[in-house]
Formats: sequence, C-alpha cells, structure tokens
Amino acid sequence: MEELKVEIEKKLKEITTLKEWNDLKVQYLGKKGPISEQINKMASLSSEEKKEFGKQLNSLKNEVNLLFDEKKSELEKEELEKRLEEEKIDITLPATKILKGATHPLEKVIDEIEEIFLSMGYDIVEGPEVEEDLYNFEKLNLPKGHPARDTQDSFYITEDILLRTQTSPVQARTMESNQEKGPIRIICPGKTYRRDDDDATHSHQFTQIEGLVIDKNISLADLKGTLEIFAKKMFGEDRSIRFRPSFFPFTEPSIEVDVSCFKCGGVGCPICKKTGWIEILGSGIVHPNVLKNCGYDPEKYTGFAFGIGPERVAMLKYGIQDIRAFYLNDMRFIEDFNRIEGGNE
Ligand code: 2NM
Repeated sequence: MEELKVEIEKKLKEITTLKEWNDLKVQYLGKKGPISEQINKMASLSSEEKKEFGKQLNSLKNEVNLLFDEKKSELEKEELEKRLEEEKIDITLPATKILKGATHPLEKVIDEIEEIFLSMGYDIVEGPEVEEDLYNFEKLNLPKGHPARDTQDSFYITEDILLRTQTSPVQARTMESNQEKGPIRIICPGKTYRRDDDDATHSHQFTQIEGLVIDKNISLADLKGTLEIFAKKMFGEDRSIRFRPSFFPFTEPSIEVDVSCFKCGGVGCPICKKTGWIEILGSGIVHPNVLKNCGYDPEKYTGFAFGIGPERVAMLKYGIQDIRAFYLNDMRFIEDFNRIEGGNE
C-alpha cells in the first residue's frame, strides 16, 4: 500500500493538465484500478482480516483522494493564471481606427438643392432612366427630325427607347398622369446620359435636377423670385441673379440664369472670368405645346421650368477642376473633400 501511494504521488507530480489528471484518477481510483482490485479480493478473507485490511484500504483511499484533490486545485489555479495572462487587455493601447463612410460630394450638393426646394414646398419625383423617345423628346416639343435630338448625341437602345438625356421626361409623365390637371410643384433629380467624349467638362453620364411649377397665372416674376431664393441659399445671402435670353425647345421664352460671383462679389476674378457673373442654370416659361402634349390647357395654365447641373454647382462651389473626378471612385478625392468639409456629420 505504501508503494502504491508513493507511485501515485510520483505520477501526480509529473502531470500538468486536467486531462492527464482525469486519466490518472480513472487509472488508480476507477472500478478497474488497483484499490478497487484489492477491495474485490477481500471476499476471500476471514472477518478478522477483512476488518484490519478494510481499514487500511479505506485510509489509503482517503489519502489518495486527498492527493488528487490537492493536485486538482493546483492545476485549476495554474490554468486560471494562464488564461488571465493570455486574455490580459492593455486599455492604454491606441484603438483601431474605424473607417467611416462618407457622402459623395456630388450627393451632398444634390441633397442641399433638394432641401432648398423642399423648404419651398416642392415635391421630389423620380422616374425611369431607360425612357421612351415619346417622353424624352416628342412630348417636350422635340419632334422627330428636330436638330436638338441628333441620334449622335443619345444612347438609343431601340428606335423608340433610349437612356434619358434629361430628367424632364419625369415631368412630362407627372403632368400627363395628373388626373385633376391642377397645379404642380416638383423637382426631378437623377442620372442622365449623353454621347459625349469625356473630358474635364463633359461626362457621358451626369446628373440633373429639373424643376417644374404649373399653376394659373405663373409668370417670369415667379421664376425670377424662386431662382433668386435658390441662388442666395446655395451661394450666399449677398448673391443676386440676372437673366439672359437663350433657347430651349421646351420653353418660350428661354432664359439663362447667372449668379453674381461668390468668389469676388462681382468685381471680377478667374472663377467668373472677370465678368462678375457665373452661369448656373437654364430655365424658361413652359412652351404651350408641352402643356398641350401632356394634357394641360395652355389657355388656363402656365408654368415655369428650370434645369440645374449638380456637377457644375459642385465644381463651382468646391473648386473641383475636372468633372471626371466625380465618377472615378478615387477614395483620395472623397476623403480629401470630406476633410475640407469636416466629415460626414
Ligand atoms: C432646362 C432649361 C429650361 C425644362 C422644361 C421642362 C418641361 F418638362 F417642363 F418641359 N422641364 N425642364 C427645362 C427648361 C430644363 O434645363 C437646362
């Protein structure tokens, strides 16, 4: 018995894991272990011998159990210390930088323009980018053969279907589907497409925000007042606007709108090319043919419309030199812009 105890003590010293401890316990204290074996053998002893031998075996078993218990708490303590060491967190280490998403500069300008017109009670309406010739041209007073609808300039999919070249087809659709044929006050933002060779000022895909107001007695004064508010909110309270005559097939008269230079205040600088004025948008009084084509009676209703190029506004406002920068997905451009703008709030 003494030998067995010494042997167990030696084995317990050698083990380092709870798994080994478990195996060892099964080996010595299990049903097939040496102690159980001795207990089984006791059947052949006399009752005197049984008493003496049983007492000794019992105390051996208790001692061995105690040895195992001690070893177990020792191993558990070691394991805990090891885990605590491994899982130690240094809270003084600098945190991993989390990359933040940011709004694209063009999207920021679009959001800003939308906000200005929403504050004036306009609704935002969107429509298909793959459009029918009927809505993109025909109903907007650009009949087949009209020089402004040169097929060289549009992405045609079939003879009658194309990628919209402007967002005004959304307005034609809105006018047409308006059952009451009553007042309309909308802006239509979205992507547009033209067959241009891309360069610093041209992109075959660009964005537009076109506006349309229809009501009784709408006049140029309404157009001017509205666009003046827009110019001041977008480019600064001190801005003024001026009208220049122009031509668009869907408006008569057609008017180009300039804003006084927000860089030099009108004195003359490289941004305004020494003129003091910057062209910002095209507009006009909706052509009677357009109203008629979309189911409105031009004798009862008049309207004004305008088209803003968000790329141009963003380029002017933030001094961006090349329109292609918006579409290259160069993260440095977006990050740089967000640094200037103070990030995405
Ligand atoms: C412009 C300039 C002038 C315009 C006209 C219409 C519609 F649908 F009412 F006829 N929508 N947008 C318009 C007028 C657009 O963009 C430079």
